[in-house]
Amino acid sequence: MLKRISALVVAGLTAMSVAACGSGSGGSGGTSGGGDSITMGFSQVGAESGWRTANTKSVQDSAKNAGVTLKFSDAQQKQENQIKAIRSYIQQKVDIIAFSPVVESGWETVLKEAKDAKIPVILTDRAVDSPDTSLYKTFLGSDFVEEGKKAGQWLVEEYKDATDPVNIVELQGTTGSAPANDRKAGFAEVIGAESKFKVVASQTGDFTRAKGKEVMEAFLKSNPDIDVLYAHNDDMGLGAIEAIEGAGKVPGKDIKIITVDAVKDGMQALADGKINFIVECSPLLGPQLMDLAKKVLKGEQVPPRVVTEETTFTQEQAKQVLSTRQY
Ligand code: GYE
Repeated sequence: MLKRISALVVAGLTAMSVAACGSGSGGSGGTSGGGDSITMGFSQVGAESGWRTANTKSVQDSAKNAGVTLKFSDAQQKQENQIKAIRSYIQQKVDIIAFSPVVESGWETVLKEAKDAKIPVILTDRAVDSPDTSLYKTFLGSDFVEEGKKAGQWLVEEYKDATDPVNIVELQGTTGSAPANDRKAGFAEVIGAESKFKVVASQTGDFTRAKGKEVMEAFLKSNPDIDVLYAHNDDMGLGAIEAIEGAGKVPGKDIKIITVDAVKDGMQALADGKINFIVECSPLLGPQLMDLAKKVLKGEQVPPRVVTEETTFTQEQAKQVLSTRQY
């Protein structure tokens, strides 16, 4: 399966790079960006969310624009598939490997293999927990702890006058992933300062709509008195909205909802009043990734950490930006 997908992508890109070579050897010259002969192997997490779809498109489009030949594979949220893909990129002797690690731990062996083969690695979107930072050149992506904090800060402000307990349920992202770990930690740190905030249930919804719905249904059955849902991404929040409506409650009113990402469907639900607050997480990492790859391959110094800039959205702000939202 994996092989078939990469074969298809490789076939497409080979055609493209042949065309690019053709025009280059025509002798027009003068525009060498240094990128035309770079081959990048990219191992994507999967296609679990709207965020991921936008991220994949950003990486593929930017590779095309930067003249980088991309070998792309989708790991279907499985670490073993990512390890296989990385090993196959090493065998194929790509110039550079980029990947978004599905979970944080367990990467040392394969990253060491890449290092021994002298193939530089760039982490995009998600981090690994290895203390050996020589295993990758840089990590490009969001600050997920900060995102969790922003979600908590909104809640603290929203309930600043409340004296009764505030019952919160949490839909976590993929177990063991950096965004799930960090969004949970940042949120807990901020709300932990006030004892009225109680997380009465917290479980993974795997970043998908279907699982978000299923887990929210279970939460609603076992907790009659939920005030707030904190979902680690829009998709799980959107699934949960279906569960809440199915239980005869009004999302955004009976249960306040905070999510992370700010993809179009999430922003629409925010504008409609079904979600109350969204913390933005930008998936548009492609252009910076291609830039960093070129620099690394030219031997230039790159910062060890490149943090994506992002904001937050209230209902009013969502209404204003919705029509121009790119993803
Ligand atoms: O928030 C979620 C996706 O790693 C930042 O993964 C990414 C997260 C994103 O599935 O929607």
